[in-house]
Amino acid sequence: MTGITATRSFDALIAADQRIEPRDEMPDAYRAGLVRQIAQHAHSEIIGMQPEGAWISRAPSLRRKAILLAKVQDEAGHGLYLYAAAETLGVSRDELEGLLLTGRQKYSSIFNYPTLTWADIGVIGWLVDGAAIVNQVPLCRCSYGPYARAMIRICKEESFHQRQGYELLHTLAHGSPAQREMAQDAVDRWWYPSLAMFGPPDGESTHSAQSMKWGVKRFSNDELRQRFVDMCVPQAEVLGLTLPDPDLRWSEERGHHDFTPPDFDELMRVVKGDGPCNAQRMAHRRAAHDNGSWVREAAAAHAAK
Ligand code: BYC
Repeated sequence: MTGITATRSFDALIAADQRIEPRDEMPDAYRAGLVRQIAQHAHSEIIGMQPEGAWISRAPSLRRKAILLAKVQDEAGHGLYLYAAAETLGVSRDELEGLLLTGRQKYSSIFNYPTLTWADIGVIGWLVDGAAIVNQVPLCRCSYGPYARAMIRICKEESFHQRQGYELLHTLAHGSPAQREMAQDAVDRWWYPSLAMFGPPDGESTHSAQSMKWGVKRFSNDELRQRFVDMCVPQAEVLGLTLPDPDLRWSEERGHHDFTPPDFDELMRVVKGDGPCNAQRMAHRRAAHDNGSWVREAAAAHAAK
C-alpha cells in the first residue's frame, strides 16, 4: 500500500487526529458540512469588504487610506483561498456564488450592520477581526487539510488587521473629546453584534456536537465567546473605553468574566435577512456580480481557444 493511492480510513484518521485530504474517503455529511461552513466563511469575507470599502474614499489621510485598501484587498484574497478550499470538495465557485446570490447560503451576521463613522473602521479591526481570530485560530487545526492550511495564512493576515484597528481606535480614544466620543459610540454599537458572531448558545447550536466529533470545530460557540470577552476586557482598559455591559465583571469562582450574552433572537432575525443592511449588501453583491460578467465571458473565451 502506498500512502498516496491507498484509501485511508476516515474514522481511523479522525481518531488519530490526522488530516483528511481531498482524495480520502469521507462521509457525505462531513463533506456537506464542510462545504456549508467554508462557503459561508468565503461569502463572509467577500460581503465583509463592503462595510469597510465604504470608507476607503473617506479615510482621513493617505496613510489610513493605503492601510484600509490593503486590508480590504486581503479580504478578497481570503475569500478566494476559501472558495478554492471548498472546490477541493467537489463544488465549483460558480455554484457557491449562485447559492449566495439566491440566498440559499448565508454569510456572517456581523456584516449586516452599518459603518456610520470612521471609528467603526477601528472597531471592526479590533472587535470583528478580533472575534474572527479567536474563532479561526482553532480552525488551523481543523481535520480537513485544505481548510486548515488556508486558515493559517488567513489568521496571520487577520492578526495584522486586528492590530491596525486597535491602533486606529487607540489614536481616536486619545484624541480630541469628539474623537473619543466617536470611538466610544462605535464600541457601544459593535460590542453585542461581535459577541453574536460566535453563533447561538451551545444548547441551541445545531452543528457543534457533530462538528467537534469530526475535528472541524475544536471548541464550542460559548467557549470561544468567553475567550473573546476575557481577551477584550484588558484591551478596552488600555484603550480607556468602556464595554457597554454593566454586568461585566471578573468571577474569581469561574476564572472568567461574567457578561451579558447577545440577543440571540436578533442574531437569528439578522441571519434570516432582517438586519439593518441585508438588502443593501445583497443588492451591492448582485450588481458587482453582474458588472463582472464580461470578465467571466472573456476568461471562458480565452480558455476555449
Ligand atoms: N452569522 O449550529 P451553529 C471574517 C448559523 S467574518 C450567520 O452553531 P456552526 C471577517 C449557522 O451557519 C467571520 N449565521 O453553526 C471578514 C447555522 O445555520 P445553517 C466569518 C450564523 O457552523 C472580513 C445556524 O446558525 N467566519 O472572518 O457550528 C472582515 C446554527 O449555528 C452565525 C466564519 O465563518 C452568524 N454569526 O457555527 C473581518 C468562521 N452563527 O448553516 C472579518 C467559520 C451561526 O445550518 N465558521 N450561524 O443554515 C464557523 O466557525 C461556524 O460556522 C460558526 C457557526 C461559529 C459561525
